[in-house]
Amino acid sequence: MPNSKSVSDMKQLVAEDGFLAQPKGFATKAIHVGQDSSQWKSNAVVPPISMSTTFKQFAPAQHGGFEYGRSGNPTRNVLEQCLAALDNGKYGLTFSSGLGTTTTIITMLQAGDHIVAGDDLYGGTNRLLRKVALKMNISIDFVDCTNIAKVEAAVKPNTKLFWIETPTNPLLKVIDIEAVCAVAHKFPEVIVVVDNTFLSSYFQRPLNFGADIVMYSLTKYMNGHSDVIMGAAVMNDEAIYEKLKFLQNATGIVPSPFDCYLVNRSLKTLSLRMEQHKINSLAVAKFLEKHPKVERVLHPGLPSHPQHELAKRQTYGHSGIMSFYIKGGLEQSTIFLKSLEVFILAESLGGYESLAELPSVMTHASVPEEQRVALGITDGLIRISVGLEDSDDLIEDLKNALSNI
Ligand code: P1T
Repeated sequence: MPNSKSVSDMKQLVAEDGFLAQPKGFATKAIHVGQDSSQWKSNAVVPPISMSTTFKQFAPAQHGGFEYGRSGNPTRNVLEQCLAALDNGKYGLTFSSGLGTTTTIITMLQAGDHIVAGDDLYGGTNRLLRKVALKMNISIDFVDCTNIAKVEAAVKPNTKLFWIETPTNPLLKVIDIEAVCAVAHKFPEVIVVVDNTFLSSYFQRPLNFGADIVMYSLTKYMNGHSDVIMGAAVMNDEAIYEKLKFLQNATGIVPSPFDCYLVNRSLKTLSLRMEQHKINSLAVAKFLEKHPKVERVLHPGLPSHPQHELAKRQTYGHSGIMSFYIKGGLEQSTIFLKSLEVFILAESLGGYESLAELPSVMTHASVPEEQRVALGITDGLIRISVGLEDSDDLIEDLKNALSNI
């Protein structure tokens, strides 16, 4: 069994395409870590779904590791161990959604604290920070984290948390995790959270670059089948783990054992799915980049991406998520999106099926208009999640829809 903190992972060799070379052992960890059949009386090879909400005690307050389903569950435990290993982390915790994870992490802070957050974040994260955290008297500065000087300038004496996504949603900006952590860790109390939803642990391992917490909407690539809403946090630091483990139970933002079973099952094919997402999305991105009705394609795997070199230094490749500007506005975007037949017009990403959406009125409608305009989330910006269908069919679908504009 490969060690969860394998030395080869740290060496960071370069692959033929210029991205980091995937170290050996990822697929083996995804299939075996936490899954040992001897933990079950039946020796079940596939971890059973343990639905019981409560567990028999030998004597008052004496139990065999599980007491009440909110504070711990055997199926959840299996998944949390596997998730930790995939990120080279010591500890994994799961929550009832990605935003539930974010909420729990934010409740580590206190009134009067300050967060430095990326300026381009999932709309729901932006809304949670502006409308919920702010009400708890936690202040936030949204910063373009591609500019490290701006990140440093945003730090205040009461800053406690850096919150970044990389690549960002929906503009696919790539943030230098190591550089952001170097700024944050000049201040001993500041912790860095990296939302790794867009790449999954297969393509990016932020703990290797100094992040304190890796956060996921497992709803996306990690589950990959668009049938579970769940989130996770992975970390190495015991004190952070203890705080979050306490909050997981105290806030009660926990996933169901059935959903834990599904995500654990999905991790078994994560490496295969991600490799195919990478191939399909690059084929689609190259097609779009040459299309006369497309203004610009945002895909970190393309040499035209402003942080392409950084993406190569920091990741093992890019997934199926990308955005592009079509020539035109709301009318043209609407015609295009309604014309698609293989891509489904829907929010979310990371599933086996291809999805397309218009962030300005869908996933990012809750971001204040002036922030959207300043960032470039216009009505001509389309976001697509390239799935696992045959790439020729996807390209044909995009070609047909673009011809209708
Ligand atoms: O939906 P939920 O599991 O709560 O995850 C929230 C979330 C967190 N972080 C990122 C980067 C995300 O993309 C999301 C959810 N995003 C979508 C639903 C979307 O279509 O972008």
